[in-house]
Amino acid sequence: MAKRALISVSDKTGVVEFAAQLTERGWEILSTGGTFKALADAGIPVRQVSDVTGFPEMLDGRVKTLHPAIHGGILARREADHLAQLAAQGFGTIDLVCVNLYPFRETVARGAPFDEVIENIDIGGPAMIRSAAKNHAGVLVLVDPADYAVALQDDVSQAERRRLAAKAYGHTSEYDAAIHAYLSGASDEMPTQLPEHLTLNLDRVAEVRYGENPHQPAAIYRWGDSRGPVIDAQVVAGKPMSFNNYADADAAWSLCQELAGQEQGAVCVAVKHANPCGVAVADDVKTAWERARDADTLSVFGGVVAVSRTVDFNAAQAMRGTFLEVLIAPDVTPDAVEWFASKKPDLRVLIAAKPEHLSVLDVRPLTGGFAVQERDNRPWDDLCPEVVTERQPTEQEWADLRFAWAVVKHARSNAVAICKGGVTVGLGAGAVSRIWAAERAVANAGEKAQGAVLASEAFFPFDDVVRLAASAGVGAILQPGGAKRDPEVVAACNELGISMVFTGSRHFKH
Ligand code: 93A
Repeated sequence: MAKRALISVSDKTGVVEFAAQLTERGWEILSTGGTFKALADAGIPVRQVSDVTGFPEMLDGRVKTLHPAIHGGILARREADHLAQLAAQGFGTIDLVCVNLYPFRETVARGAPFDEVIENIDIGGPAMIRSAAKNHAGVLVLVDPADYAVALQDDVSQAERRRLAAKAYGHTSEYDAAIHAYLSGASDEMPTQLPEHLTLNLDRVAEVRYGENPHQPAAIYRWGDSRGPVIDAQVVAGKPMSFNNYADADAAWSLCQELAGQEQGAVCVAVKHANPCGVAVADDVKTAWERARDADTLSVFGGVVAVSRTVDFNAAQAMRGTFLEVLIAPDVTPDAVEWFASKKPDLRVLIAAKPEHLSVLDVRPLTGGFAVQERDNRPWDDLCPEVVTERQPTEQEWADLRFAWAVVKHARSNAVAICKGGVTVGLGAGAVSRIWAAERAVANAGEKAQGAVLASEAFFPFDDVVRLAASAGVGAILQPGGAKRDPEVVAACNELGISMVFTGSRHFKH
């Protein structure tokens, strides 16, 4: 019997050519209303889905393919028992499902009214995609025109079928996440459209009640097709995300990922107002959280926390006594989600999206425009750190310098971090002079500066930071170098018996 393909697409790119090639290879094609018309108009032999189900499309197209003749044909295992059950009902198998969904995000992005957005929630499409992906051993599932060519091969391997299935579930989960974000943010008081002068030719992905302050209308956008770990995260518990939550979660996640890429253990980053306030690496998430929290118990209050590994029930419970705005993690176990939902119902719990390609753009607002640059993506491994003092850092100091470097790289300038044993013990960020950043860090660290290291995201214009650090007990300092007075700065280190490392790379973040 001829193989059967079900094609039902909103985005009709390449579909006529694809269907023509399937027909040439002997496939029978079933389609829904609009797709049927596009194919039939192009002279391709095609059958209406309604012809197979025996029911017309109904409820303005809300019910088209939701029928056992369709889902049975997709879901039947290609084994005697299931095939006999299909045959008994007069149903045939469906061996290829090519579906893309109602343009929900695009409808939201152009500021369509609520009822129109709701009508653009696709139900039948995701159901077919999920059915086909579940039964990928026997059914090819295509959600992207870029994969159409694969289906034209004579024999598609199981590995390839599985790749397509994984992609299909990624597609439906992103789709549901967008609906979730829209409905979570939508409320009657919220402006559904930004004022004309604020609209941008970007893809609007989430609604927020307001901007940094309640009198500022705002929304969340993405650049074209790019995906982001935070803007596309799954909110599994808690209140809707706010504008400031997005910004701080993004800052926390960025630093967390940088450290996860260079450290062995679990990383925890606590952020307040876009700056790290407690950062730690430890054997497990619970301990990393406790150390990051204890690094500055005052500032972490109302903070946003990112961790690099799955949050389990134990780790969740350790957050019991601290008021937090957002927690973002690569995963959260179901019992932890349940615990957060019942015990900390205001805490937004996010599972970060894992986009294959991160946007390389970084923008700063200017009145009347933006300053656009590439993100500061330089990793530690690209640096050539050079010891410029008589004293060499110890092995532990090297580890702490590398850790401290990532922290200052992700903090607002001027930034100084004092770290010991994989924990920030003192931080000074967003200061308008470097010595003030250092004074803040030293004051926070107190006794814990003894035997610690200090990193600065930009060079020292004078030797004052060195003298302050030495008096607090710091053993090693890392900074880019390149200042006019470098010789004086290095001489002060030698005089005071501390090590200094130049990275040659500056990390301003204004
Ligand atoms: O309204 S639905 O949720 N109900 C359905 O039964 C259904 N079946 C397919 N949407 C449904 N579809 C979607 O229709 C597909 O996901 C696709 O995006 C679209 C194609 O419609 P047409 O072929 O009429 O252009």
